[in-house]
Amino acid sequence: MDTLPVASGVAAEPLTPAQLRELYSLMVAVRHLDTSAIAWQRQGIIPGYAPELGQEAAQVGSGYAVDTTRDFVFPTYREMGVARTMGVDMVAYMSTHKATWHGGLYDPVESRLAPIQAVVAGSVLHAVGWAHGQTLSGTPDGKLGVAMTYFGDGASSQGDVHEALNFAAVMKAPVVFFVQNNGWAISVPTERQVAGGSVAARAAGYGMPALQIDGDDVVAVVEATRRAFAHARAGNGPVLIEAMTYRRGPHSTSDDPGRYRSLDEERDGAGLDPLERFRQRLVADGIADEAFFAEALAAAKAEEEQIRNGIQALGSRPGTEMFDLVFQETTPALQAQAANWREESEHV
Ligand SMILES: Cc1ncc(C[n+]2csc(CCOP(=O)(O)OP(=O)(O)O)c2C)c(N)n1
Ligand SMILES: [Mg+2]
Repeated sequence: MDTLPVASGVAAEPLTPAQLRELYSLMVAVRHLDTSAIAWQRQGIIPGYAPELGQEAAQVGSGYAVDTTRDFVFPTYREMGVARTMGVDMVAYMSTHKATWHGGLYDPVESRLAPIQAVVAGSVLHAVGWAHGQTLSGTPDGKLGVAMTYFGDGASSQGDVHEALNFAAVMKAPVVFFVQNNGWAISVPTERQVAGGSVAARAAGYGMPALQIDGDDVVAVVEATRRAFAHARAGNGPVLIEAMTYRRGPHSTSDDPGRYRSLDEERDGAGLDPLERFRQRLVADGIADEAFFAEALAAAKAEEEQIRNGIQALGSRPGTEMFDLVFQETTPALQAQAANWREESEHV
């Protein structure tokens, strides 16, 4: 499905060979870190993690379209690949999975990535608010900063998503709604949560253009996301992208997919691995060779080791911060809770 008008000023230049290789290197780095994070959880280095195995093309491709000098991204709990592509410090990102700091220790304003959001559909309204702020404040060159918000097929059933889509369209807010339809919301398959089977099809009801794309084709994802950004940046309002992909692993490290799907179903549903698919394409087009792939993997391994060391070295944060940072000015109720907490945990 493609209901996005060809907007003026869309950068139509194809990706260069160097950019294609960069995309591959990013996907390998993300794959390696993602699979390692599951091992870290099993080894007791981190208590929990939400893997994105199979969603590397959707995440790297969409994150690649972001202009970190003026856009802002609102992730869920599964966007490690987006964060890595945007250049976020990965020790700071992973700190949330070590339970050191809720939402990650990175600076959202500097990195342009909002804190990791565990509330399903929790970030979509934030994105609309931020984007409307762009419209209200305007920019000297007339080109708006764009908010990109991520959510899943399951989240699309939440009331917040309806409100966000409706308000964004009514206010022509510069938002890209990036849905990763990975086939599952924990144990519930898409057909049991999205009537009609397509989140993109709903956009028409909000008066919003939509693109339903092959989310396992990284080049298609970059191109679609760039088009959506150009449309929103020029003041034409929001766009919804539904990237069709597949969650190859468990929902999280505490999930056992064997309880609701068979290995045969996994194999059939997943199709060809997006990383392997891209590798084959680069070889067929003469853009990369075995030496390049080996180098990319070695770099990913070195990076993972550095991040693991960083995570292991992270100390804990003072517990009182959970009370200090709720509101700018504290309230009597919070003060009372903080006093109780200190009494119980610090015996003061
Ligand atoms: C408001 C809210 N309801 C329920 C949950 C529990 N929960 C966590 S993830 C999830 C499923 C989300 O599925 P989807 O939106 O498809 O995203 P995916 O996990 O597949 O990336 C649920 C129900 C939650 N975190 N927040
Ligand atoms: Mg899902």
